[in-house]
Formats: sequence, C-alpha cells, structure tokens
Amino acid sequence: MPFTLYNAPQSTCSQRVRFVLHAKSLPFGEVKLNLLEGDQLKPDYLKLNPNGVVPTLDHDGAIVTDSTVITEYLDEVSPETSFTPEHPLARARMRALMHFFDEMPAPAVRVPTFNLAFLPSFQKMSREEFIAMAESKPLRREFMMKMGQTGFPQHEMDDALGRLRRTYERMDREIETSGGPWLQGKSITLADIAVMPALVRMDDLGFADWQDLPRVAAWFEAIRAEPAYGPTYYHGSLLSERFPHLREKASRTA
Ligand SMILES: N[C@@H](CCC(=O)N[C@@H](CS)C(=O)NCC(=O)O)C(=O)O
Repeated sequence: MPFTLYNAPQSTCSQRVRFVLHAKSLPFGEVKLNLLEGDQLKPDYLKLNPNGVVPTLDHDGAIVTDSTVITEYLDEVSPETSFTPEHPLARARMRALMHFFDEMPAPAVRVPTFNLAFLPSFQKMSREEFIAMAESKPLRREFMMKMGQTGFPQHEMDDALGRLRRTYERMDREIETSGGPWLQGKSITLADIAVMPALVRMDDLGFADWQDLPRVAAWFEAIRAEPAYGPTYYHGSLLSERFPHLREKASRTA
C-alpha cells in the first residue's frame, strides 16, 4: 500500500484528504493521532510535519503536508478520477476558491469547535499545564492563548459565525453562476471537497445556517450522497459522536 495517512477522525483537514482517497478508490493505511493527547506534538511526528498538525501523507516514504496541497498532489499522481478541471482558467478559479476556504471558513470553524467541544478538556488542566500545552504548538500557540481556559468571548463567536455565513453566501453565488449543482458546475472539484468539512462540522454543532439558501442546501445533500462520504465520515468522525454533551446541543437547536 503506497499511501499512509497520518490523520485524526474528527479533524476537518483530515476529512478532505480521506474523501479524495476514497473517491479515487486508493487503498491507504492510516495512523490515527489523538490530538487532545498531543500525538501531533511528539518529536517523531514533528519530523514528518514540523507544523504539528494533521494531516500528513506518506507516499512510498515521500512526505506531503497540508490538506489542500495533499488533495492536489493526489489528483496529480492519480489522475484517472480527476477533481481538477481541465481548462487552466477553471483550475485557477478552483484554486482561488480553495484559498478562500482556507482563509475564511477553515479558521472560523475552529472558534465554535474549540468553545463547544474541546474547552471542557482544557478546563480540567491546571493553568501551568494549559500554558505548557499551548506553548508546545508550533502553529496554534497564539490561538490557544487567545482562547484561554474560559473560551472565546461571544463577540469572537459572532465574528466566526458571520464569516461562516459569508462563506455560504459565496457558495450560493458560485453555484448560481456556474449553474450547479457543484461550485464550478456539473463536476465536483477539489474546491467542493475543501469546504465540505466546514459545513459538516457546523451541521454537527447545530448551526446549519444555510437553510434559506436552497442551492447550498441542495449542494450539502449532494455531497453527503457521494459514495466517498460514508467511508470518510465513519462512526466516530463527527464531534457529536465523540462528545456526548454536543448531542444534547444539536438536538436542542434542530
Ligand atoms: N493548513 C493545515 C491545517 C492543519 C490543521 O490545523 N490541522 C488541525 C486539525 S483540522 C490540527 O492538527 N490541530 C492540532 C492542534 O491544534 O494541535 C492543513 O490544511 O492541513
């Protein structure tokens, strides 16, 4: 098996890559990291991914990091089932959308995720343990310190939800312009796969704020109906399946 994916079940970035591997029917081995236990910060893993985050792809011993980069890499080395448009302009637009998704929803989704799902674990730590854990993160030190052990304040939650709402509106315009059902028209591309985990996460947390955008609602149903979706989101991949207190929230807001 030439591919090994270092990843975590509930990690949104990992879910992008798992979806592409399954959609391409590429067999892969998995190393599952426990992010709350700090597996991503152990010296052996940092040698593979100095950012101390998942996912990391090992392709026959060659290491590729960063989820959007990995999905493009997989599309290049295994082009039989392609998620990249042929025309250079369409490719450029796909990449621009992927940059937008990395800039807007990907960071925004972390605020409700950390406040609602992970904060209780951080609150069990002493102040010293929390600071040591935050300082050990190459990429997310400042983010963790900003959140602290009391969580992000309401205005940060509101800002994040606003950025997510603008993402759904942008998706709606893209689908309208392309004629849908996907962001760039008739074929699903890496851009659809890049934004998928953000919507799945928000739905899981009980904040599916796109019901008044029927094109986005149809897009969401379409991506969930893709054959690669089920194996990507195996049981335990949703936060509500791992943290029981979230199930109560999701049912309250449904
Ligand atoms: N830009 C990176 C971001 C990766 C990332 O933030 N991964 C998160 C999970 S989705 C992580 O590993 N977090 C571990 C931590 O914060 O310590 C990518 O897309 O691969």
